[in-house]
Amino acid sequence: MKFDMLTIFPDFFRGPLDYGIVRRAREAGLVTIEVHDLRAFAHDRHRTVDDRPFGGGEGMVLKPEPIFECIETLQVAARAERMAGGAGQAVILLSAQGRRFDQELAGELAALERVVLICGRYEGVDERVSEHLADREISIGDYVLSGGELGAAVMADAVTRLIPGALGNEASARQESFTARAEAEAGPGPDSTCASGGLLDYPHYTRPAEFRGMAVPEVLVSGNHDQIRRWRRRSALEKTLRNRPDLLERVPLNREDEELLARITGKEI
Ligand code: 9D3
Repeated sequence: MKFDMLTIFPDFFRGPLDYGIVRRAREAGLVTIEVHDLRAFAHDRHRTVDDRPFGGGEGMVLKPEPIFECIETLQVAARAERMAGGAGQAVILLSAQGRRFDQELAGELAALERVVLICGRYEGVDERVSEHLADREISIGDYVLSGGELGAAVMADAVTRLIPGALGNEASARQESFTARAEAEAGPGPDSTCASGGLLDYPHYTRPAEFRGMAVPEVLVSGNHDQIRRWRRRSALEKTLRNRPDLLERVPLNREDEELLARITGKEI
């Protein structure tokens, strides 16, 4: 997989993609990340990449020319070919107005050969980039950032993890067993954010068994693996109900889950 990042802050990407799984994937040659400075594609003495908005209003807008010219040097397939899916490439504009990034889209992008990420800045990007150059416009969540660079780093991280071979043996084995189980329960389809079939992950503990008076749940040190499995499922259900009740509407629950949830919420079933 090759990522191309288009940005007015190329130094931003020194750091966030140099650690852990992404670093190893880069070192193994599974992933290459090339950062392109949009200012190198501005032709005036001041290397201007922004301008005032037509129609008036606050702030500045990223000009289209440097972005179009930069993309033209990358030799990506034509937009129509990319959007038809034949090229194995995507050109994506990161903006607050985009469709929300999620694990399903990460999976789609992980199957491509090349992903170009255009990082917006200022008050916005000239709309012709979204309409005529990029295939899609993506946001990473419902909060205001100062630009697209953090979003591009987030996307590159999430996508890289899904490239075959990027996770170590242990982690990939875990992922496989999750995928198999999730598909057995829910049918093939979008992956979820977590390791327990669409629920939030269960709580984890390690040594010491007691730390400053805080004990690890007894069941986890009992060695009773059926009880441990049930405790983890119940804890995942509790945590999901508390922190992400929206997820419960999309998760296939078995009878044991329904009973556990009924007990947690104090309802009869
Ligand atoms: C007056 C409205 N503006 C907010 C002060 C709109 C606005 C312009 C530019 C909001 C954000 C930005 C810069 N953000 C991004 O480029 C961005 C982003 C985001 O803000 N949230 C989530 N994902 C992304 S991806 C790129």
